[in-house]
Amino acid sequence: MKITSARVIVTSPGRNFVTLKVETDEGVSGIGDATLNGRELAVASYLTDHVIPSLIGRDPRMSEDIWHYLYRGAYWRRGPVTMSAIAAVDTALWDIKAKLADLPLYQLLGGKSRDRVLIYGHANGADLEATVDAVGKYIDMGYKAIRAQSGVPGIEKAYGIGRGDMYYEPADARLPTETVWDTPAYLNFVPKLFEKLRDTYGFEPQLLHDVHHRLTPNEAAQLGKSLEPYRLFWMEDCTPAENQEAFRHVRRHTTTPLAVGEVFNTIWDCKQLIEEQLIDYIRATVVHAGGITHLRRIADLAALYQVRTGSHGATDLSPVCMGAALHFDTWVPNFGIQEYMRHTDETDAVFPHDYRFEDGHLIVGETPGHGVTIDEALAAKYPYDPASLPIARLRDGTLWHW
Ligand code: CS2
Ligand code: MG
Repeated sequence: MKITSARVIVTSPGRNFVTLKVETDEGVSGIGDATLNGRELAVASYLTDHVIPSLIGRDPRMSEDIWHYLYRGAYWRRGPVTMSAIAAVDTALWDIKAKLADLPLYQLLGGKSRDRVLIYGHANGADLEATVDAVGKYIDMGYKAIRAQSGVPGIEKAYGIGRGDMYYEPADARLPTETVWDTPAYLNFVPKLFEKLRDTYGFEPQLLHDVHHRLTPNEAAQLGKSLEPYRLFWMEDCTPAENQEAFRHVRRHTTTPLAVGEVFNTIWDCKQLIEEQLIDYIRATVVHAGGITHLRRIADLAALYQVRTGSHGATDLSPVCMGAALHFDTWVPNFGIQEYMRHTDETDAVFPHDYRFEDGHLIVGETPGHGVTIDEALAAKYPYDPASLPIARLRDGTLWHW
């Protein structure tokens, strides 16, 4: 059996997505997500110019060997562009493999470890009251876990208050929008938000919060401590994680659970965080961390240290990634939670899929493969629409972490 062709499809049904389609001489094809928000064409070129030519003629069932061929064979290892490209190939090959076996993908990983996948959605509001209302709407929709982000008095464009109600869109302009960040204003405000949320809704809903890398380790430790009475499910990306040791300080000072990893590409980015038990949840996902083959390595390492998974699932990860992630989540023994930001109707129409929302959970489909396809004729109607993620500066102009 051989790969006969592969191509990259760039489409923008509401936002940009990059998809790899791999075809074989047996008529079975598979697709993988390769979307890297704000850097889409770099991955498209990496695939088209460097990866696809080396795939033609290979046996698509040899997904492990192909993974290592692309990872080691490039000589230049790791990085978001490389690893998103490898992920797309890997996801497409698992899709093909499962279709050949006539089984839903989770069966090839080891079968179901659970019937349904706990997800969390994003409740956002321009101010405290609006955020409390937004959380209430998610509770009414059946969500059991809700991430709360709010506008902060004194900060004009706080993180997490994007366009759209049920989906989230931070890439808002051709060149990065400049936002201003004010740590003291934020640290004063966030505990008040969670106090109000617990007063209003009690302790049954699981509440999450994303700091989006904005704090120093000591500020993160302070925030974690001040949020302890409100028992968060997690505090996410509390400080940048390039220096994994930074989390020792945070960990020593708070029992608020810590989640990290949406920008990680490989197991090396999280090795120390996991081995020193500095985090509770690892947020690496299929598309940015080398596909199912590599994410499985990360999850298995995490399992040794009772670290659970909590994969990134923002709107900028396509339904193809979400479909693959749900097969992974349905199998992975040390599952924690899955982020789920919905897609627009236009996106859903371009990527028909068989997973469904029910009672605050997602239920994986039973179609052979990962259960997501692409309507290429419809995709062609939505040309690429360049958009960048914002940047953040401190009040004095210092470039900060967005
Ligand atoms: C966020 C992301 O979902 C999250 O937790 O941190 O929405 C992130 O801002 C985007 O994926 C960036 O493209
Ligand atoms: Mg995040």
